[in-house]
Amino acid sequence: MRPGTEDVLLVVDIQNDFCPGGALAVPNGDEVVPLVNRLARAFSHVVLTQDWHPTGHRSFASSHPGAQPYDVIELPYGPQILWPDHCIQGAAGAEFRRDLDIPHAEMIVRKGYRIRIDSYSALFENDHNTPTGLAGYLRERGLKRVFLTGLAYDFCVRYSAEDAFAAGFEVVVVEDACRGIDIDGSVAETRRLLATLGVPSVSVEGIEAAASRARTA
Ligand code: VGL
Ligand code: ZN
Repeated sequence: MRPGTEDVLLVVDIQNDFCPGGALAVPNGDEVVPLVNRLARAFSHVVLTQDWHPTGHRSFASSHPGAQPYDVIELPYGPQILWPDHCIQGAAGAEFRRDLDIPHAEMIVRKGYRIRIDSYSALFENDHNTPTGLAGYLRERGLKRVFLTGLAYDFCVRYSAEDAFAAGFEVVVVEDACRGIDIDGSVAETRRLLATLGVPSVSVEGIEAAASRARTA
């Protein structure tokens, strides 16, 4: 599983609002930061994603009178979990964690910026039809295998993994550098689903070991 020139690390949503103290804190989300920093050093190609919502976004409970965070409503594209307001464009909560240290990241994909559509996946928005442009970018650059990590395992990492797989990329999830929100068993469901697709789960240490074996070989 040694990262090579056709591999890319996709670092998902390591933003203040998904870490403890943030508006949509993923339990222990901050723990992944040092792991992801280490992991990124094994990759020559790194892409970051950034959840990036306008105020009044339809995925916010506050946009639906009477609704509470974590209620599920029907939107034109299907069921949508309603979230606390988070990752508002330009606000401190939307910034990458200050301790995220990946200066060689080549691209930042912003997602969720259309007011009527949420976007968990880094490739397609939640209508499963509106592309973010990432698949085209990866293809144009000859990047064929996508390693995924970050927040949240059971939402943005999961849907990005599924869409990358469906788009014909090889997909690997670096699971120990992910943390989940875990709504109604969504972490276990994600693990099952990725196993069904045959998406391998690897560790940061496993990748570092493979990279260092390759250097000394
Ligand atoms: C995410 C819920 C809402 C995520 C983003 O990054 O997993 N989850 N927006
Ligand atoms: Zn969001």
